[in-house]
This record gives sequence, structure tokens and C-alpha cells, in this order.
Amino acid sequence: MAEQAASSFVTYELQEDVAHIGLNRPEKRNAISDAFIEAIAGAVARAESEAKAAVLYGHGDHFCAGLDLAEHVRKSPMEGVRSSRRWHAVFGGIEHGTIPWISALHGAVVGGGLELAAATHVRVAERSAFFALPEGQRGIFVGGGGSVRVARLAGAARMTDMMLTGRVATAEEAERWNLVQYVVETGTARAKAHELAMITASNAPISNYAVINALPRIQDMAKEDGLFVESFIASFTATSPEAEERLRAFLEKRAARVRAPGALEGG
Ligand code: 1HE
Repeated sequence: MAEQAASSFVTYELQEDVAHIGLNRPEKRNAISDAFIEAIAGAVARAESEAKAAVLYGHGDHFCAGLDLAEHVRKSPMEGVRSSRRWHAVFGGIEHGTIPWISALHGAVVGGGLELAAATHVRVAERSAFFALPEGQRGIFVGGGGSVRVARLAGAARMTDMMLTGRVATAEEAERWNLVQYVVETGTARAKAHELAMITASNAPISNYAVINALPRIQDMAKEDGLFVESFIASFTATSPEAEERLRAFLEKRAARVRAPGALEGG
């Protein structure tokens, strides 16, 4: 059977200012092979160049079944290292790029699929979604950044439990564990992710950049170092031309107020 062309592993469409990137290997539950990771890299680069935010979702019944185990089983130790480092580079391009990424999760969010979701900035899960790290059962370890990102989201204790026992979390549990930020009805995650992406796309790009790049780095700093860096970023963003116009708009009552959930604007 012919190899699937790398470009067909993902679908790409631009909706308004939001790039929608669909993992597109449903017959293998969107398991990620070497060619697939390159297709994701290409889509990330394209989104960075033309979109203000991006939505990542899976075609078929699942978000992503993680690493392509059939391909991995044939790798030498050094090939395994190179492939893991490539995942790190591509997922790092999502996490530390210039635009916010929202993932829309349904079905299996498993192994490397959870690692990929953890590299996005906001995660929306459908009630059907389930989360697992079956690496222990497969005799392997996480290699797509999970020991750093999933452990920082859920905590090392949760991740250790998931990896040692193969525990499968529901969407509600994943929300309690801080793996996802929104739980929505089945069939609606992509629409919710788009709605959130549109909101982020209307922010000042420099603020988005600061949020997605500074927050995770400051988390890794000592307290005083974090406060020091925060002041510089705060001053840099607040003195940008975009900020000046947005602050003026608020003072001149041209900008939306912050309202309690459910309250009407202007009320
Ligand atoms: C795969 C993969 C895969 C499915 N690599 N081929 N990930 C896992 O350990 C998860 C393994 N997958 C599953 O547990 C299940 O497939 C699912 C829960 C995701 C979906 O179940 P289901 O019943 O809908 O599908 P299925 O019948 O199990 O799979 C359909 C096909 O996809 C089948 O191939 P076919 O040729 O027999 O049709 C499966 O073999 C194939 N398939 N998942 C390869 N992962 C950077 S390090 C990251 C480390 C990890 O990610 S470890 C976790 C790996």
C-alpha cells in the first residue's frame, strides 16, 4: 500500500483569523508517525505566518492515540532519541510560538496525544474524551514533553499514578486535575475552541505573546527572578502603541467593560 503523503496527515483551513488544524489519520486513530510530525510542523509554521490564533482537533472518533507504535517498534535507541527531540521541537513551536493554540479534545487523548494537547495553551474537552498515559503498559516512557508539560499541569503525583497504573481519566476528572480548562457537550469542542480562539485573536498580539511565552518561563524561575522579569514585560507591553490605544479606548468608554458572568454589557 502506498505511504500516506505527509501533507495529508493534517487538514488546514483558515476561518476568519483562526487556523483550524485537523489531525487526519483516523484509520490509525491519529497515531503520530515521523511523517505525521513533519506535517504538524508544516501546519504550525503556516499558522504562525497567517493566523492570529489556532485550533487543533482530531478527525474521526478520537483526538490522538499518541505515538505510532508500529513505526516505533522498528527504531534503534538513537533513532528514538532523534524522534523524541523532533517532537520536542515541534511541540515547543506550538507552546512558545507567537499565537495562542486552543485544542478541541474528543475520544482518546492518549500518550503522545495528551503530550500534544499539553503543548497547546487552552484545552477544551468533550464529555466523551478520555485521558491516559499507557506508556508503562507498553514498556516505554513519555517522549513528547509529557514529563515536563503534563507533570506541570496535573502535578507529578497524578502523572505518576496515570503512568504506573494506566488509570484512564474522564473529561470531568481531567478538568479537576487541571489537564483541561473547559468540558463541553459531545460534538461541540471545536466550535467552543473557535469561539475562544476568536476572543484571543482580538487581544493585542504582544499581550498574547507575553502570556504564552512568559508565564511558563516565570513558573520555572525563582520568585524574585520571576518578579523582576514580570516588571520588564509589564512595562514593555504597557508602553506599546497597541496598549496606548486600548487603554485610551477604555478611558473614553469605547471598550467593553469586564462584567460578571451572565450580566449584560452596558447593564
Ligand atoms: C495504532 C495506535 C498507535 C491505534 N500506534 N497504531 N498509544 C497507545 O498505547 C494507545 C493505543 N491505542 C488504543 O488504545 C486504541 O487504539 C484507542 C483507544 C486509541 C482507539 O481504540 P479503537 O477501538 O477505536 O481502535 P483500534 O481498533 O484499537 O485501532 C484502530 C487501528 O489503529 C488499529 O490498526 P488496524 O491496522 O488493526 O486497523 C490499531 O493498531 C491502530 N492504532 N493506536 C499505531 N498508537 C513521543 S512518546 C509518546 C508515547 C506514547 O504515545 S505511548 C501511547 C501509545
